[in-house]
Amino acid sequence: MKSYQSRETIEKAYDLAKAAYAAFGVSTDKVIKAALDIPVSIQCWQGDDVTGFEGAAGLSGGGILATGNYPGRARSGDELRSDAEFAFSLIPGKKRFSLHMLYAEPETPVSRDALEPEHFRKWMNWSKKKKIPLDFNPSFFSHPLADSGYTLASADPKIRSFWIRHAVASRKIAAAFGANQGSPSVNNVWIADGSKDLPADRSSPRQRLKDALDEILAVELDSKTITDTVESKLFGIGSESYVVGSYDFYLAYAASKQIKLCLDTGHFHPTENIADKISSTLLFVPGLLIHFSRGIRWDSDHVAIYSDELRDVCREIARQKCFNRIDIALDYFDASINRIAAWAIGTRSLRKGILEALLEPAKLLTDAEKAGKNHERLALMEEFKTLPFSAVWDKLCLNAEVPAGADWLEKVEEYEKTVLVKRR
Ligand code: RNT
Ligand code: ZN
Repeated sequence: MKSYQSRETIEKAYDLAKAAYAAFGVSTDKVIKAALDIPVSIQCWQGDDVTGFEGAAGLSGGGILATGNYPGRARSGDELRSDAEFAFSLIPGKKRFSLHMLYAEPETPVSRDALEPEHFRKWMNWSKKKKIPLDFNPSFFSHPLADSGYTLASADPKIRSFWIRHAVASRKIAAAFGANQGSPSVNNVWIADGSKDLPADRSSPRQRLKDALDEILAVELDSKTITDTVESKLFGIGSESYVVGSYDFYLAYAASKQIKLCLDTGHFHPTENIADKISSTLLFVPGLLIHFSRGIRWDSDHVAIYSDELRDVCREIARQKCFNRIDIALDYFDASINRIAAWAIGTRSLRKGILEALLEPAKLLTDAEKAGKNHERLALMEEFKTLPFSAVWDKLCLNAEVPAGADWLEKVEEYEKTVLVKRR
């Protein structure tokens, strides 16, 4: 694909855009800096279809599904790290990398309830060297002890205590990441526990989940090294009728424990937009983790795009000036397209959403509102939508030394030819 723009044309277009935004009191130079400074946590599992390094053939159970068989899936830690590094070179702004327990690299197999920070040594060394902080997730799926569909909420004390030990091990590993990188590692608990058909007893599993979480969180760790979050869900494959860890459950739980709540954009009714939840939840929980995903008809985990919902959520965070209370992450896994492009598309789109949100002259909107001029509020919202945003985006890419426009596609093609197809 031929590039349609040069450094010079980007600079020219930017000068005009800068003046357009300045007319509304916005300094694009400052906003570009701020937008690049907000960390986005990229999910490692897009690189290998949530397979992990335990020798599994692929993702199993958990009510989630990676479909497609595009060539080039990363099969080891080294492949996953080098793919990620390449993807990072296409993505502007501060990045973090989110791992799952499945991605441990012990020399000989270690049970998931006995894993330790040592088993993530390669990841920690890489993180330090590349200055990419790590986030973490315990893995309650793709495991024989998850086959019943119940883990932390299991009625079998042996199964439940295995997963409690697993969750505690995960928190300790996250805390070790945090100490290694000098910023808290976000440790997100998501379990798939639930029922395909109508349960007769909706209460006991929730009581057991609450007790299990209490036990897991009772292990005290330094909050400078770990941020605990819990992720709710509406339904999954095989848990259509009932999910133990529902939104109500975790909202109340996070508020009662004063821990952060994770909102995944795919975990609500298909047309429900999570933007409106931010101002309410932030009154009661210390902060949020947002998983940007894209459900199509169901929680299908398609690649995040620059969608109305993504833009609404970013705008809402910017208007409330609460980026400091929200950990921003991506959560999708598409095995049907080039996985590195998938990383780049989702992360670039999210960074666009952040930039656009910060560029909004929000004060003019609240001023109009306070003055009772609601026509002006609406008119300005509409005008701001068509300000010359793309020129500022290209300049952001230029400043971050990553390809602007669609120029990154060429590099992906090259990497596919020289690295990915050889993995067949
Ligand atoms: C599943 C949850 C969860 C997972 C990852 C792999 O529906 O969204 O966050 O996608 O942990
Ligand atoms: Zn999620």
